[in-house]
Amino acid sequence: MAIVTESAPAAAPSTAAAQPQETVDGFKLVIEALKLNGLDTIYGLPGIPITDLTRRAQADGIRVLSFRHEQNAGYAASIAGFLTQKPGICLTVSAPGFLNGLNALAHATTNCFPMILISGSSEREVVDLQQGDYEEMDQLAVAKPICKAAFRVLHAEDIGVGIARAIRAAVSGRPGGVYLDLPAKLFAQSIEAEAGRKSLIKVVDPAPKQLPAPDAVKRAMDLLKSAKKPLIVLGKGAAYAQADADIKALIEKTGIPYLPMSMAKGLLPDTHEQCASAARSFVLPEADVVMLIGARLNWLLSHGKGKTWGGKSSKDWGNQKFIQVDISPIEADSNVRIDAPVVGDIGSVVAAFLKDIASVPRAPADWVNAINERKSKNVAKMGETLAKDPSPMNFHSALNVVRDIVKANPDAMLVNEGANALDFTRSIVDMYKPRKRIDVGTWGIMGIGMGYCVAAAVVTKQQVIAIEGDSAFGFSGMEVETICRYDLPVCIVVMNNNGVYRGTDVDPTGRDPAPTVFVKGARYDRIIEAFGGVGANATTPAELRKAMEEAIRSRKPTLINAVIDETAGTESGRITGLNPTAKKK
Ligand SMILES: Cc1ncc(C[n+]2csc(CCOP(=O)(O)OP(=O)(O)O)c2C)c(N)n1
Ligand SMILES: [Mg+2]
Repeated sequence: MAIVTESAPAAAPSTAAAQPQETVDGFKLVIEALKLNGLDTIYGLPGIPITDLTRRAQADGIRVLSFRHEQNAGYAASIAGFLTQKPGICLTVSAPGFLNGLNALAHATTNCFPMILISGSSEREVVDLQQGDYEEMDQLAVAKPICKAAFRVLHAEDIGVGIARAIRAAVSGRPGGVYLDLPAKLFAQSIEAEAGRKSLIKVVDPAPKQLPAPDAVKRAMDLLKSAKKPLIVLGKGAAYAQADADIKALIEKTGIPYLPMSMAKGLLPDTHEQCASAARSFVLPEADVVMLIGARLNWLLSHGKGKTWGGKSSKDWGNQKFIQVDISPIEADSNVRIDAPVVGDIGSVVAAFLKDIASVPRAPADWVNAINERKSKNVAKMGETLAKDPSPMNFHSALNVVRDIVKANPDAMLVNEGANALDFTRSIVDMYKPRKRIDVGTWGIMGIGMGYCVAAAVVTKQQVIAIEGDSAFGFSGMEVETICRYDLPVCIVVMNNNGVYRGTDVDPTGRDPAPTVFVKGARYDRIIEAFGGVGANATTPAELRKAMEEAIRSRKPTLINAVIDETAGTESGRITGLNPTAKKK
């Protein structure tokens, strides 16, 4: 470890033997602890007490991406964690900056992304007596309920341990968000350089493999062998695991149809013959054995019950038997009975399945044929809709262009948020490679957009394409400056339908714009021009195609305002059913 040391006068300069002592301060120890563990990027926003931490981290070779709002830095860190299996680091100032970062910390925890939110904080003795310190807040207490673990370091000697604990907590088992509280005084503490050196920890095996129990594997394989209508559901946990080749082998060797959840799209190409996405509403209620790999039976899968799964009412279970592969032993039975839980890391579990794969009969032909029939009907129907060229553009005609562009650029990262802009993109735009699609995740949050764009570009170095609802874009829009500042190859397409879901609502009293409606005909493209990026206004698919192709050719930060028919969307996109509507008079 190369700790650059500073000379400081020894504590007691009275004797003749006093030598200048090599010391190291808290700033340096934090930086060295991160570097020692391969954490080479910080997403943050400077200010008291961490300004010098950002400067010195940059000087010491850590990449420091400085944002305009901590929430976006936090989302960037969270998705960096998903993409790299290393905790994404978000760095903020105390109280308000910390609070701005919390949304992303909670998001990381909910989505099982490894992330560490490091926030500076005010002085313990003042905070704890509530004496009104600058940005006073008991941040540790506030963070605790929404993250996987939270730690505070008070002594420079403990920085190494603090960061090691944060790393282990973030990436081991089910990954999640971790909070690390670093009070202002810690940074200026100096300790002897040699003691500092010794105190740092290079974490050994931070995310240990968790091998499944052989009897659990056998139970699952026996159930799978008995299936007449098997189905595999791939969740974003399967994408996170980076066990791509084994997952592909499991699916292809068994011939079992599979359904990718949103961020698992591309684990196998969406155009794969076994992909059942286009027959989702047929396969879920019909399947008799469902293997969930890194997918939870939460609201995104209708909790594994109700009409979606062939139940008679919303609480009624279907006739499926479930195999659930998950690293968390308490995930099973969370919503319905899990007949064969297999606890372990997805890579190890799928590898164990593969050992016995030859004895699994191929998915029965009548099941596969029935699915293919539905698929071709739905694909043909979608083809007709996509071929239309209405004026103004609608989501379909615009996304038909995006679909082509992504097909031609399968390595590009696709960021996606909005309601209709999200749901239509997910179903229309095929993905071809793993971990290329990153979106609103488990909560369906707006605001991940520009933070994800920055992290995706920085981590993967690939072209990034962001398909953004106009409302969704607004949550992080100021970060187009960040994208321009770092000159990142990001092409943002704002699907501008003048509002949230649609642009057609009116205030019945005639006083104000309706709550769901924005300035009509807004030119989002002009925002990026203020920072030297390329803006384009697209009113036709041809204009959109040209602008996107040019963005990808030039790799310049680009924002395309895609003018979408304001009547085209539906309330809440695909999840209208979750929206309680006031009784109409
Ligand atoms: C943080 C957060 N706030 C509010 C919402 C509620 N919400 C869901 S989608 C959406 C915006 C939808 O509008 P837009 O992004 O323009 O997509 P469109 O349907 O118009 O394509 C909002 C505000 C949310 N999901 N997350
Ligand atoms: Mg909109």
